[in-house]
Amino acid sequence: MRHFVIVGILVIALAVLTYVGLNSAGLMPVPASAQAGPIDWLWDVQVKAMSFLFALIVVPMLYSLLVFRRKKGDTTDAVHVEGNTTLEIAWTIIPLFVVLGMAYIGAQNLGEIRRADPNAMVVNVTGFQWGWSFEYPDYGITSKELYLPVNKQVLLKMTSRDVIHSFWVPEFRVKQDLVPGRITELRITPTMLGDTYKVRCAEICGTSHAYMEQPVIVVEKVAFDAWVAEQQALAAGAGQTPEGRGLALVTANGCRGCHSIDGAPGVGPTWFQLAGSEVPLSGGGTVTADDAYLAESILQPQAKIVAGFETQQMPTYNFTEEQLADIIAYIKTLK
Ligand code: HEC
Ligand SMILES: [Cu+2]
Repeated sequence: MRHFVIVGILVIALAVLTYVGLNSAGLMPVPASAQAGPIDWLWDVQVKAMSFLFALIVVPMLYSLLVFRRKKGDTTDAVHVEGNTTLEIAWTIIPLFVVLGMAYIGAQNLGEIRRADPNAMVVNVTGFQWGWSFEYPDYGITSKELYLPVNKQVLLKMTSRDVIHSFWVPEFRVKQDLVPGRITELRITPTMLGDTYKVRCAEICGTSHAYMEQPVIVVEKVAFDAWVAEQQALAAGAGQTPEGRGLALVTANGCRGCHSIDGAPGVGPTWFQLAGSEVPLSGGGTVTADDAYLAESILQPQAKIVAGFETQQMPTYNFTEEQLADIIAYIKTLK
């Protein structure tokens, strides 16, 4: 009996220590969505259960090793134990109810996370190698950044243009795959203002997977409306000129995920001062970056490979003559 009391006290002490230790490790970023609440609560329940089970296994094991070890000079056999039906029934029934209980709170939790608000704002998300594009169908705008008004549920309708990606903003906790040819949904209600959140890809998707990050900005409703108005004005003005339409195409197709416009290095060559320049080609020689070369680079990227970019692959695009002319007009403005 004395052994049980000592082991019991030690189990509780180690369980508490483990829980406090794990908790102070700060594994989670700030909870910034309504969905984070139930998830963090369930996580806490699991950490508590894990700490207790860890102590329940480790303490009796170490205690037995130390206290019941063979004494010096003792050569007798250990006690022969045949089995214990009561114990076996207990350690089957108790875990059964624990697991059923966990399944129940897990299902309830999932229901809470997925609860739909009929007034949710829809954003169409496209993932591609390697970036994101966000279309707001209610407002007719497309953005590189995910702007969200605080305390309003957003329904993300997501798809991929190439391979499987996964939408993940750690502060919002929830995560969902983007599958080519299919629309997957995710609901998020941001509850904390902030401009340092980032969406990242959580499904390895190629060489630049690690850089598949874009800003997520949560603002007050008024600031969001102002941003929408600004984007709409930009889009309306941009629609008037070839360069403006080109910029819109480049944004919508995620070219800027690989091409910088200011000379900065990237997955692909920068577009800064590209038009009219002499481009060194893989395997020697150069080519003048005239309209024909730019058009070919976009429609058949593999036709001529820029020196130094042999290991990177540009996806193939289909554009109409006018779209192509608009994109080239835009690239020409980058000098
Ligand atoms: C996944 C990354 C990626 C994306 C997205 C991408 N490109 Fe590229 N691009 C490259 C790479 C890598 C090269 C260099 C290799 C080659 O020449 O094919 C390149 C080359 C080019 C060139 C020739 C550049 C030069 O210096 O000669 C042009 C023009 C170009 N891309 C336009 C586009 C346009 C327009 C889009 C969007 C519709 C786009 N790219 C999207 C990776 C990308
Ligand atoms: Cu990805």
